[in-house]
Amino acid sequence: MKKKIALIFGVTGQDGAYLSKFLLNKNYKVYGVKRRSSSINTKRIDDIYNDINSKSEFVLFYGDLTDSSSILNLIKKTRPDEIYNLAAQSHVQVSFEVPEYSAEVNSLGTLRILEAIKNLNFEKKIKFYQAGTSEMFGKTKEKFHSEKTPFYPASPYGVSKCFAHWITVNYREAYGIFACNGILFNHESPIRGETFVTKKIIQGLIRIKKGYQKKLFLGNLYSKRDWGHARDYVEAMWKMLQQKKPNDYVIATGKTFTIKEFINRAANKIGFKIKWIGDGINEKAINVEDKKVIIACKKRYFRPVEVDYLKGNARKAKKLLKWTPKTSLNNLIDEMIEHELENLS
Ligand code: NAP
Ligand code: G4F
Repeated sequence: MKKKIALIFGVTGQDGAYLSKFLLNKNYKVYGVKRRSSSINTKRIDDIYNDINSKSEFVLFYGDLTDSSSILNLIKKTRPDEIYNLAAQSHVQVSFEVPEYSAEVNSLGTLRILEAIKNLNFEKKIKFYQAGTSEMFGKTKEKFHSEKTPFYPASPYGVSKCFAHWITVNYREAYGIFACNGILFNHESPIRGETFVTKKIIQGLIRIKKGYQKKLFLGNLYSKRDWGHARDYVEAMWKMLQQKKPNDYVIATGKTFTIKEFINRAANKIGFKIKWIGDGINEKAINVEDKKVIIACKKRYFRPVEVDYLKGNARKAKKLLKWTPKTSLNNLIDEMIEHELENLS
């Protein structure tokens, strides 16, 4: 049987790395698109990129979502069965600082891929996955977000992803492209970017424990997030493209925790006994053992508008995709701690 071919935009990111490995295990030929950078950006995929056995099945090309010609040429050259658009300026806080660039990549980048599929007459050949986000729900009043919950984005990132969502729906309806939106809630892993809160907390606490760092500075401790494991979530992306009909799906665990609850669990596992004192920007965590402040808040980590609460209802994915999350928050934290300790040693 002919091998399936996948083309992944955003292959060097957290999800790109997990998805590449998942698809190689499913016997796909995987082409990945990486952007030019002045320092090496392939560390998450070096194990498969350098692996002599899988080398011919995993090939990287240069490209950029801001560059239509590279997108069109790569799709023409690789003739994929499936395209996964995971590329994005994916940091919510940073999107307030670079709003135009975030829209350029996240919104117009998605449109560029869809236009390339259409202009190459690949509407019936290529299945397309768009990496949507729970940030699109933003400040909505509903407390259990499903595919039917209205979007109310609260950052340039969230707004840019709403454009990408609707243009994907539009190209599906207008041109019959098999295009799916995954509306994924936060998903983390040992290879999560270092400026996202879970990784920052675990890395910071371990460095403090080992004496490499004195304090960890954070922002809002009271927003709630529905955290899953990236490994489980990339399987859902693939499942969406294996269905008879294209559709949009919420992918989530259905459980939500504050940042503070995440810190308490992680600190406990790392061997800290902490005590919280103060309020608002002055709230701090003290290491009970030596009475030193190890966590404090800093204004710069608070956002101009916050998404206070996210909790996803993945009932549709469970029913149609037969997908359920496999990793609990405790297991996710354990895995992240273990990886961090290995890295440090
Ligand atoms: P990530 O680690 O930040 O990876 C983003 C990827 O996009 C990286 O490979 C990055 O390249 C690439 N990229 C950025 N700008 C680009 C451009 N102009 N052209 C081409 N590639 C570009 O994000 P992630 O956590 O894996 O998330 C994957 C996707 O899912 C993103 O679209 C994100 O917005 C979305 N999402 C993530 C979550 C989550 O909780 N992780 C939840 C919902 C949706 P470099 O490596 O060179 O930076
Ligand atoms: O880890 P975060 O930066 O993730 P956020 O903003 O929820 O976005 C992530 O998940 C989205 C899915 O909902 C993705 F679409 C997006 O690409 C990204 O992967 O922040 C989580 C929460 C926020 O409420 C933030 O205000 O943690 C709070 N927080 C508190 N202190 C902090 C910090 N976040 C960061 N990054 N750094 C802090 O020091």
